[in-house]
Amino acid sequence: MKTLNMIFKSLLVGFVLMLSAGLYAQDPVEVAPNVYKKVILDNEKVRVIQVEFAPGEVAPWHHHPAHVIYVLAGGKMEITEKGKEAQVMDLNDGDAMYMPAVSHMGKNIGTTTIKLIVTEMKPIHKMMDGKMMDGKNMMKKESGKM
Ligand SMILES: [Cu+2]
Repeated sequence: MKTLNMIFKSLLVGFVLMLSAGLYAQDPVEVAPNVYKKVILDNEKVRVIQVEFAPGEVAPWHHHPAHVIYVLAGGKMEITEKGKEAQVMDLNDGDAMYMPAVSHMGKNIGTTTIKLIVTEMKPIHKMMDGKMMDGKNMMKKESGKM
């Protein structure tokens, strides 16, 4: 009975660890520092990240809010979104792309180093008087004060 109890306890601990890894380890800067090299700017509106994929480099599963990608140096990427098939993208120098919030993983399948600037937009929802309000309602409320 004691052994069973111990097995159950260690299983439970393992499960909780797995859950928290899934919930908290999705920030690209934390799960893929090999690729998400440097946070250039971080404030309440945006986070700007310098990204570099050497040939063959992989960014494991991570999550972004809505973001804009600017391609400094292009190449061939394989992107896999959660629940979808892998997609090959040809990135050209100077390209800019808007991407809605997404969970994905990526791999540089080309022969060149891909360099990107990723600008993540923070959600505009804010707590006000204990209520969740969107940007529109906040504007109304703020302009009403003036
Ligand atoms: Cu990403």
